[in-house]
Amino acid sequence: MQRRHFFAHTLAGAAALGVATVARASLLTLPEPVTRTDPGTAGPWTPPGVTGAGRPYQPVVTLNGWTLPFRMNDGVKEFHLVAEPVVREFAPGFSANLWGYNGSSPGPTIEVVEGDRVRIYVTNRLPEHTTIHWHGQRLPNGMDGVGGLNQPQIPPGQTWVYEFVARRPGTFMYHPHADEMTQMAMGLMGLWITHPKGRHPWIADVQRDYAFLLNAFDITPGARTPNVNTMLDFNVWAWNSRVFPGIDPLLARLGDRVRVRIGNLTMTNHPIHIHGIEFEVTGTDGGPVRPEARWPEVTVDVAVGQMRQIEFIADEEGDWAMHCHKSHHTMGPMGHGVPTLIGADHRGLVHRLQRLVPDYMVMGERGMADMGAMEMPLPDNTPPMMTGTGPYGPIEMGGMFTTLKVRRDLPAGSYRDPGWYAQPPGTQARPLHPDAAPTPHGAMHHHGGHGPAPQPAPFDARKPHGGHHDHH
Ligand SMILES: [Cu+2]
Repeated sequence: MQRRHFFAHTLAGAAALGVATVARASLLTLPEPVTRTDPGTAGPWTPPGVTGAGRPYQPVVTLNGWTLPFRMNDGVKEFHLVAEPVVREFAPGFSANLWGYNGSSPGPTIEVVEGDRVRIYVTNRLPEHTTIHWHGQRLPNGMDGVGGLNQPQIPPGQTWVYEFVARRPGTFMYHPHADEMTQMAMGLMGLWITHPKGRHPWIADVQRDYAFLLNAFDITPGARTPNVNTMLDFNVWAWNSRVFPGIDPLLARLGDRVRVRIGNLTMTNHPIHIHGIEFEVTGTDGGPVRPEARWPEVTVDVAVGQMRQIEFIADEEGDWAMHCHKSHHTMGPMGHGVPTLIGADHRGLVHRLQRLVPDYMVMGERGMADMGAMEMPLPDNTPPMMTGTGPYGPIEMGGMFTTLKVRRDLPAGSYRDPGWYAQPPGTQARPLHPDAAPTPHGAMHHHGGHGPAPQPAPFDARKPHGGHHDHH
C-alpha cells in the first residue's frame, strides 16, 4: 500500500512538472537545431543585434568547438540541443564514433548573460533514454536533470524542455545524468558560460576568453568506438575530444589579459601547466573568486567534476607549451604495456628475433624519445604514441598538449595561427660549438607572419630493419 501510494504521488508530481514546463512551449514551434561537425575552432560568436540582458560581453572561444546560436522568443533565449551519435576526428588520421550534441562531441557551448531566462529544447536521438544536468547552475529542483530523481528519463525520439533563469555569472558545464558512465564515456558533454550582466568587482574585462573540457576515452588502437565499461584505464586523453597535434593553439596579442576556463569530466585529476607566465584562479564553477583569495600558480589541478577559470597577462612573446603535467596524459594509446628497456643490451638479439618476427625493431634501449620520429606500421585509425612536430623536430607530445602563442604583432581579436615563433638572435639555448647550431624548419619572422602554419619538418625515419645501435 505504501508503495502504491508512493508511485501515484511520483507520477502526479511528474505530470505536474510536465504541464508547467511544456504547456507554454508546446504552443510554439521548435527552433531549428543548428549542427556543426567541423572539429576546428569556430572562433567567437556574438548574436547579431543581441547583447543579452545587459552590456555587451567578450564572447568565449571554445577550443576546437563552437557556440550554439539561439533565438529570442518573447524575451526568452531559446536553444535546441539534439543528443545523437556523431563521428569526431580526434586528430588527422584518428576518428571515433561518439555520442554528442548537434553534430559534435563535446556539444556546442551555451553562452548567456546573467539574468537571462533560458529555454532549452532537448531532443533525444540516442538509442537509449537520457537527460541533461546543468552542472553548477542555480535553478528549480525540477530542472536539475537527474533522471529518476528530478524528472523521468527522456525516452528516445522525444523532445523535452528545460527552462530557468541564469542566476549567477560563471563557468559551467552540462552533461547527462542518465546511464552517466556510458554516456560520458561516449562523449556527451558541453560547456555553459554565463557572462555578468554589469561590471562585477571580481570579474575583469579580458581580451581573450578560452574554454574547453578535459575528457578521456578508452579506444583500442584500430577500433572506432570507445569501450564504455572502462572505469580507470583510459588511453585517449583529450581536450574537447581532440588530441595533440589536433588541438588548436591558444593565441594572444602581447599584453592581452587572457582567461581560460577548464572543466574536467574525466575520471582522474589533471594538473594543467602553462609555460612562460603565471596565472591566478579567478573563478570556479562555484562563481568568481574574490581577489584577496587568489594566489599565483603555473599549474592548476583540475579535479574530477571541477571547473577552473584562470587568468594571466600574456606579456612574454613566444610559443609556450601548455599541457597536463601527468606525462602519460601527453601520450597516445600506444604507450601502455611496453616494458622499460633503458640500458638493455640488444646486441646479437635483433637478427635472431627478426627471423621469427620480420618487423621486430629495437625500441626503448636509450629511452622512448626515438618513438617521436619513428615510422612504424600502426593499426588503422590510431594516433602515433608521441606526435606533433615543431620548428626543431618532433615535440614528443600527444594527448593533452597544445601551445600558447603570444605575439606582438597579432591583430587585436585575430585568431589566425601566426606559425612558429622565431626567437630573437642570442635568446635561444645553443650548443657549445656554434657550428652545431640548430636549424629551424618553418619558423616565421615577426613581420608578415599571418599566413597559414608552415608545413612540419619531414620525419627523420628510423626503419625497423635499421634498428640497432652501437652500445658503449
Ligand atoms: Cu591529465
